[in-house]
Amino acid sequence: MLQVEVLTLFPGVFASPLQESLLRRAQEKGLLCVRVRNLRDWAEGRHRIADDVPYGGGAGMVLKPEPIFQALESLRATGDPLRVILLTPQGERFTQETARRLAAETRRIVLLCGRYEGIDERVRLGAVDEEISIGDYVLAGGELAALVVIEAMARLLPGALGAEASAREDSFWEGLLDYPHYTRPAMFRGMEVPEVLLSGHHEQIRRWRRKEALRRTRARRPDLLARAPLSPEDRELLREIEQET
Ligand code: 9D3
Repeated sequence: MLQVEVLTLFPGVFASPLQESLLRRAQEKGLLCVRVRNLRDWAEGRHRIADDVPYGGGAGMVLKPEPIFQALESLRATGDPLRVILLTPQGERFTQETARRLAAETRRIVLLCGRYEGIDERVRLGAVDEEISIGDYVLAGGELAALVVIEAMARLLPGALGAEASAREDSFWEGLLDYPHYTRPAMFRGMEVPEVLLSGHHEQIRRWRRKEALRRTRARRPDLLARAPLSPEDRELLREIEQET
């Protein structure tokens, strides 16, 4: 069972994403356990303030260290060891490889969500094991990034996907973009479904799908194609594609 502890000032953000679809089923099946905790619960004083103005001045607020250290201490008091991960634009880029590594963790994964201008540096220095960014764009905080990380891990847990979906995840398709998909009707607004898909010739269908996956990857993500493990058949299909263009 993968255990995730989320620390955030906005726990409400997590409510519906965790209660729908794959994340709901993974939790119902006992593959995943996500607990979302409000950092304010560990903040001192009548107003339970978890942020403060930055030393040295400037705009915005900074998350105080005490509530975060308190929260981590109380988590450490019970249960499995922790792997503390800070979601931050300065983190290492999150990839499918990161997702695989974290989905295999035996420690509880703590996802610490920053907001505002950031987090007191002493949290990074004294309490954080790893820092993750989900990409080069500016979010308002770490909450949506934490959900991205949780979903990417959850679908990798054995039994989280149906048999058909996991077959599509087969290493055969690793590193390639998807082929085009069609469902009924066979003709829609003048656009036909490719003949081969209606033919029932499984071998031809497999070859067509492979070729279209290669065509798309070549056109849209040549960086992926360069790193994909290609079979002799793949190289033949790519030669066909090059001749067509
Ligand atoms: C306007 C403030 N920025 C000055 C350089 C820094 C900044 C601080 C905090 C920018 C964004 C945020 C909030 N974002 C996250 O906490 C975050 C994030 C992101 O913005 N992009 C990609 N991944 C992540 S993970 C956490």
